[in-house]
Amino acid sequence: MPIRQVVTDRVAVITLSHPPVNALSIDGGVVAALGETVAAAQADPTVSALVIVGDGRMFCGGADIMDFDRDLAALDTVRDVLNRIEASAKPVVASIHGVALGGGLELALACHYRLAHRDSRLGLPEVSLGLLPGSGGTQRLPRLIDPSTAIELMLSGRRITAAQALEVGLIDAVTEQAPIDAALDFIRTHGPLAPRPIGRLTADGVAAVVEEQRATLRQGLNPAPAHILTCVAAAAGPLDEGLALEARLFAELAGSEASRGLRHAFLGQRLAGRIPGLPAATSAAKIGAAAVIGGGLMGAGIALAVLDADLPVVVVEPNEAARGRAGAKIRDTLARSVQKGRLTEAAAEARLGRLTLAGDISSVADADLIIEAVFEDMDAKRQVFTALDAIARPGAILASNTSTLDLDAVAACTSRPGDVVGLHFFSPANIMKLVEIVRGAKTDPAVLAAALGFVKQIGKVGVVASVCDGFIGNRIFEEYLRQAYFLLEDGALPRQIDNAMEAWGMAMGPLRTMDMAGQDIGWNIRKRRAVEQPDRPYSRIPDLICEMGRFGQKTGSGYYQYPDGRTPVDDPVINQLILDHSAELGIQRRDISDLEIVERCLLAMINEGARIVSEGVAYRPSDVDIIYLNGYGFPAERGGPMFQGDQMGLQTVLTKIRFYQDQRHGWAWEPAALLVDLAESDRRLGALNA
Ligand code: 3H9
Repeated sequence: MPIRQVVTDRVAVITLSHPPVNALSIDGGVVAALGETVAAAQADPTVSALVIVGDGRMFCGGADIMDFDRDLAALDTVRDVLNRIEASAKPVVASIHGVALGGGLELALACHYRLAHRDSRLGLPEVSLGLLPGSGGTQRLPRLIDPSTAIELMLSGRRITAAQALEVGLIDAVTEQAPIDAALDFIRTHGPLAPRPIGRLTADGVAAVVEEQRATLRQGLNPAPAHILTCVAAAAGPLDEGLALEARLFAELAGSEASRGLRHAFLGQRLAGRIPGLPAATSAAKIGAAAVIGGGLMGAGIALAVLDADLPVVVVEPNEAARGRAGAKIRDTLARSVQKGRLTEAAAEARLGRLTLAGDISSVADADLIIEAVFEDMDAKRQVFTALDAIARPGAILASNTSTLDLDAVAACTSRPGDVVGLHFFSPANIMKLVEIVRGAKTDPAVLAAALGFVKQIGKVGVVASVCDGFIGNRIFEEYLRQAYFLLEDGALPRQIDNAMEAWGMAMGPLRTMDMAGQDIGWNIRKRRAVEQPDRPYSRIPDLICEMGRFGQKTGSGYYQYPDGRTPVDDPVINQLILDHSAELGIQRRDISDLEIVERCLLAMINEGARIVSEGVAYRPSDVDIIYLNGYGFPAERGGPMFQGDQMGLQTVLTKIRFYQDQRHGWAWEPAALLVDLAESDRRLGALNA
């Protein structure tokens, strides 16, 4: 039963019991059962008060996200139940532990009294799903607490502690007891309680605050913030009118591309941790101590990420000067966090106390996990892994941060290939959320599970890939870049391509990205590809720019000039080089629309992503999306390339790919067999996620 009820001392204790997060599920029968149980308690003459608590780890994680893909009108039942609770003639107390989020907090707001355990967190995170609090939150919260605080909580979606909730007047008391005991105690000491519906309050002064906030709202892909403000403004009027507006705008948002993309991202991120046949990450051995081999930018970044999770780390760097630089980088980064108020001085000190800088690889002998982050060269990697094989304790996980090399060949130089796994961090590793977890042919399932657990432990998003050149992310990025380069030949200039992709939502256009990352990296890869794949040539434009010694920001120029080291300024020299190159190829340059730029870049990503899924390099299409959302600046509101494929419709995708295939470089547009198969059978990539 998703709802349980026990009557104790004339108090009906109603428990939400719907693992894992007690979501107010319609399909799961939670909402109907809650409504019936509340109605029965209200009618029961032996009951004088009601208490609502959650079972297990939390009070309630909100409405069930799955319900938003179904009949939205059914969500009215959640609203009806909450209204019924608020209208109860008997007092209703919510006793929160764990979290009360979204609809969970709205349930508590419909109750007359709210208690929260001191370790609990409360929030209205709907905005991060492209939604607004749709079961009374936009109406009750600004009536209960200072409207500007209410707006800030809804626009940021952030979670606050019980103490903060008490301070702003959101709850009546912070408790230390178990939820039921806390509620019964509260009723005993404060009773008899009178019903105290928030809906009867007026929300004074909201109009001015809303206008002030609206003026500061930034235009973005997510329409939810503006709709939240519209609803809050309505809180100045009658409750029923505000609730009706809220329900209408909630439905509008739930059907928007942005919300569907953000919900896909939320669910996809959780799905990424599920690998068939693997023990749950939670049952995997926790990492107690880690080590990093290599004190370059990547090594120092990984060490910082480990320290940020309050784990000890040894950084091994044989070169004394480089070791000094790694230490300085770590200290400086922590000091900057202190300056910005993100970290206390004591916490920074504690982290530094957990850092050991060493010159000799033997210092990693006790580590549970050793991450190699040396130069991207097979011989260098082999040397490290041969040494680790002799030194690491039995059962230690040996990880490589390689982004391109064959992990199986690395593993083969140890006597324990089952313990070898790839952990491909993205730079800067202490900031970027994504880690591609590379499963070698011989990686032990328990080792893979432990790697997934470790990535979660350090607060990052892990996605499993199998061994191939470029894994998931960079393989797709190559096809994206290939189109960007051909677009330059066809008629576009760098600024137009970057602006078009940024206006569409990418954090940074492809050419600016290459200028930032360092063009020499791509140049090396292209040289290798010229030998390996002579039938798949790139445009020569990036090579010509590299031949001029222009590697991007680090050399002060690339596709653009960087007079201040960061801001791209158009360079007539490069624009002319591009025009000359087109002429040399005999290409009649034409006006390229922004739509064509976005379409070609995106279609190239979708096509390669589909290939990666069908080869089993990614377990499911949503894994590709999670990589793009967390590591490549793809806008979360657009859900990722695979999600975009479904949005466009795979038949349309295929038609467009074939259209471009008939133009130039047909070989680059060979449609992935999976796309053809799905399009022809009228199926979606999303169907493969389950
Ligand atoms: C809302 O409430 C709208 C209302 O205003 C209007 C209604 C009319 N629904 O994160 P975890 C699943 S919008 C369905 O790994 P944790 C999740 O997919 C909602 N499922 O655990 C995962 O499934 P699986 C507003 C949900 O302990 C499992 O639970 N609420 C929901 O690290 C465990 O999740 C939010 O935005 C849900 N609402 O964190 C809160 N939530 O095991 C979203 C979770 O199959 N949720 N699942 O992979 C969270 O922030 C975290 O999940 C939470 C637990 C903090 C609750």
